[in-house]
Amino acid sequence: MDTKMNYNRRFGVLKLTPKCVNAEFPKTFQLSQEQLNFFAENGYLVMKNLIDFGLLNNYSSVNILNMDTKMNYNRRFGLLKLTPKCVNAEFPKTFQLSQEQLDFFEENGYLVIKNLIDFGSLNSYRKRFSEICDGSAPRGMVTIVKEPKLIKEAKTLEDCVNKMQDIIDDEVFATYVENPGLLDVVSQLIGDNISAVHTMVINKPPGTGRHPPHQDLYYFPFRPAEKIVTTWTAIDEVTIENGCLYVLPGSHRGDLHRHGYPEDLYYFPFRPSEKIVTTWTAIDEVTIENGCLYVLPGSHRGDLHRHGYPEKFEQLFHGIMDEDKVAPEHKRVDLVMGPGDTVFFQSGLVHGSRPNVSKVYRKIISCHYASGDCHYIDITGTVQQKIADEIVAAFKKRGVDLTYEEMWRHKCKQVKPTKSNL
Ligand SMILES: O=C(O)CCC(=O)C(=O)O
Repeated sequence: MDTKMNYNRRFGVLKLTPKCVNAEFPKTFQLSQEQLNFFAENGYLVMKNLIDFGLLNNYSSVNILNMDTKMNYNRRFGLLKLTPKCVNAEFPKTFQLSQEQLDFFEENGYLVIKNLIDFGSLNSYRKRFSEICDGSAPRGMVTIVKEPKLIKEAKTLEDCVNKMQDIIDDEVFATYVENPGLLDVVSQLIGDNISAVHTMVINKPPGTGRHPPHQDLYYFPFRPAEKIVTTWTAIDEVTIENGCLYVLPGSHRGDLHRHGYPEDLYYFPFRPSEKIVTTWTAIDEVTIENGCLYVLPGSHRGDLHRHGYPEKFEQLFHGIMDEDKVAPEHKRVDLVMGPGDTVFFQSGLVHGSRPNVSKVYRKIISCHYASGDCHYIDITGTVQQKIADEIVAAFKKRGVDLTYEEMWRHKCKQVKPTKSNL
């Protein structure tokens, strides 16, 4: 309770409760001098019951109940609903892609294959993740990445571990990287000479934010792009609510875009600021639990502050800077997937993932594969230099002094080798 009261005091929580009767709603509201003074002093003012219930209900029915709107939404965003089989099927070791699937991959930059990984394996990955978290299995060389904003409230480590990476030497997780069916598909996309260049299990606990749109190629100092492919397999059911992946079909054929920490702020390019005001009306009951607004009274009199990603020093992942132009919402295709379903995508494809607003974990396992025919490139002065510098500096802070290329050479492991330049 103490924490709650401090929270309320610190952020000046606004509790807005709608009246449950239809009142008379006048068309003018004369503000008192006291209200005007309060607004000038604190920068905000709450008016109770300003908008009538009839209007609020209209807004609700447009957004929630109108089936047509919902169907248009599905059509617009091209939702892919993939339902897992609830039986243990036979899992063959080879998957011959049809010409149609190969063409789809070339055209769109991604391809989903249902039920590629068996339930026994998925359970072993889920169990291994939990055991490493609770200390009953050795961590070995696995790197654990926590979600900073979940650490304080987490009841167990699993509630705040977002990711385990460098899993290639773990005896359980490595079975994914070397799964014959998976490698058979990869070899049809990039050829037979295959190296695993980066591996991870992503847990995405409830409360984890979005992964901004990005291109995996941005991280890789080798080419050609079409010889690098990512596999991303659902361990749990993956839904829009728990943070599914989305892709921008065809974007792998575009440029490698400028990335950075996205500035989720909408500056107005006009002034004076005291002549710009926002209105924000509760349609539903607004509570602390469902995400009420908070304000810092008086902060409107301070400077316009620098904005960015609060977790920037922990995350080491960037998003595309020109997000609205490069990855507009209407072009994003959500990949709703069942356990074992696997998406393969080309390294230049723009993709990201939704925030997890559900109450369940969203575990997936993923590997980036590159053909051993790839070659290293010099990224000095290119859009890639920013992340390379940041990662090299982060390693140096932990006592590991390597160039970006050396770092990648350490990570790469041949899994279907004849020879590899990586
Ligand atoms: O699984 C996710 O949430 C997104 C992962 C991703 O896009 C990545 O690591 O490149």
